[in-house]
Amino acid sequence: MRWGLLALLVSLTVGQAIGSTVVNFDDLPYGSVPASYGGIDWSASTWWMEYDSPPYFPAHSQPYSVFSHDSSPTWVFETPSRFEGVWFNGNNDSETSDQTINVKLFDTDDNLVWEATTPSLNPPGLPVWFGCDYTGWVERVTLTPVYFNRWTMDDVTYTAAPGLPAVSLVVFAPLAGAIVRRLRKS
Ligand SMILES: [Ca+2]
Repeated sequence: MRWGLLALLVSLTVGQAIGSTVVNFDDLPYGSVPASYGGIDWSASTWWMEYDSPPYFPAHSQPYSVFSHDSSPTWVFETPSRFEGVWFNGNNDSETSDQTINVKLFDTDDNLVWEATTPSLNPPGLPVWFGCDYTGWVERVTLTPVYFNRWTMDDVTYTAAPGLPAVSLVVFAPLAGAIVRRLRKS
């Protein structure tokens, strides 16, 4: 029973570090994306938020998606992560009807480990899920659209490498240690 309590504490502590994170941008004030947001370092490129304004660039989660003016914008996970995917959208401009986006993943040593290109994002100008089947840990993601600045993305989804959050160590580690000492004495 007592070991069961300890196991529960450990599972609670570790469990906080497991699970997907979805970065939706919807809780931000309108403007540029902060350098650090959603566990991701966005500072290497210009990232701007976009209002949902159908039929152009509808977001997957309301009200905001983001885009970049850069030709190959990039972001860096603050913790090595498994990149699961992201929602992309083009626009309904006939000049960019063949818009696609090339996605490259780089590991913690900045080696290219995975690359794929989306299908055409137009028409119909609706959000398209781009899933990633690479299961290794990555840090940097670089996007290269055919037409820069004519696309948006939303709901960046990833799983951070397991680790014990600082709050868990502060709160649970002393408690777990005390329980272990009591078990040893009994
Ligand atoms: Ca959103």
